Amino acid sequence: MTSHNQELFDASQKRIPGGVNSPVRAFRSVGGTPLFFKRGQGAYVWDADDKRYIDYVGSWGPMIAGHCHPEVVRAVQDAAAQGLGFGAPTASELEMAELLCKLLPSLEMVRLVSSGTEATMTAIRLARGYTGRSRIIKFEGCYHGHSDGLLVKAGSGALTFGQPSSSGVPAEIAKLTTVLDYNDAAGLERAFSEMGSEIAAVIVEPVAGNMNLIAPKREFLDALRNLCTRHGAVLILDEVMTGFRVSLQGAQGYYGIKPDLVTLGKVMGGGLPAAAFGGKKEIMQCLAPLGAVYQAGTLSGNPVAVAAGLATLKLVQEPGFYERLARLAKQLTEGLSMSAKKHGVAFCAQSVGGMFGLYFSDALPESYGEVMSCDKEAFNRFFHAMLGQDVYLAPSAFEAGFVSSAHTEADIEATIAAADKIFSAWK
Ligand code: KE4
Repeated sequence: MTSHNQELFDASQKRIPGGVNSPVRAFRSVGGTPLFFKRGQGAYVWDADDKRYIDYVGSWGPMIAGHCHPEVVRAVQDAAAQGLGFGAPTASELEMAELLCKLLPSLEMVRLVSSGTEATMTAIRLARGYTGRSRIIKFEGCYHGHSDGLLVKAGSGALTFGQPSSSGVPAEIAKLTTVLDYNDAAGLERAFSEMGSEIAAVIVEPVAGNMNLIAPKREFLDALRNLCTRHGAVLILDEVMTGFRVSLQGAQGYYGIKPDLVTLGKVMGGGLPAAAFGGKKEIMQCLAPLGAVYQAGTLSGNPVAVAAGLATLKLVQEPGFYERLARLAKQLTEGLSMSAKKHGVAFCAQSVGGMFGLYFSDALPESYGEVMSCDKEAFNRFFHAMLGQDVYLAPSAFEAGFVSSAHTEADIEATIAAADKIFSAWK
């Protein structure tokens, strides 16, 4: 009998490019037919065939409190009953702005937008307007959304397709983007010594989560901060994924690095389209209508999306939230690693806060090159075998995974048991 997923996918491909509204969902990297989800509850999702999975994608990070948390759903219902949008300021946007500035010490001012792409695109424009410079630095394998200048050797879906640079990006724009190696402090030092006075901004994922998970080296973080300060470049921490994911103060609090601008998304929208960028007042005041750097958005600060975000950010502030989240992620990565070791499978894993990386390799990768040398085919086999055991991992070897506060120790143990069954028969 044909799966409903297959029927939906066949029909979707007639009307939607690749049958999906975002490339990484297409399973092109892992092969097979993408799952069409119809329902989520807590740590679980159900596909079109009513099959239940333990979910380790969580909408790519936002569902940190689990799917359909009653307090989030109620907040959305209550906000929607008052109005779906006004295109005018609302008190809830002020509440969100004040909360973000309270939780993240680097935030003196903030603007809400509707996606991480908007946040990073605008942060770059703002840095260029503030410094009067044009060049930006990013790192190979890092993904900051799909604005032209950032789709150069990008990660996530772009990396999945082996086309790290997108077509359609004019060479004139791409040439303003210098791409360096993540965790390479010496390379960053050389770039600044050669062109420090031209650099408007350095944008970086403080924990790389779009080329699988790569943890930052201390000397890399220190070089980022010190060199940007010394040369007058704006340090942009792209915390769309790590914000409220690795700690309540994001990666900036977890590692103690203070950015000039930070971009946020995912968790702060609780699953709905809310994102933000913010930082130093003197930079943010360059933004229209105060300053000459233009940015706008019909749905920016949408009250229903903000309600979902506020309810989610209320939940993550509960005492012990991040300690338990990190414990679950660590229980998962350690359990999987022990099982693989027992069965002689070349596999390792690591977690940072509530996000994790799985690698078919003997050693934890510390760079883009080392990630690319992991066994992608082995990951793809593992992905499908785990799907057969009712566990939904990210459908790409180049993505991080996520746990939620709705996952239980029993869910983690069941996931480890599923992997153990697979590893015991691993060829
Ligand atoms: P969005 O425009 O997709 O909301 O955010 C872009 C973005 C910016 N910065 C970072 C660090 C991000 O991880 C992202 C988006 N992440 C991917 C998953 N790795 C979104 C999933 C997708 O593209 O479908």
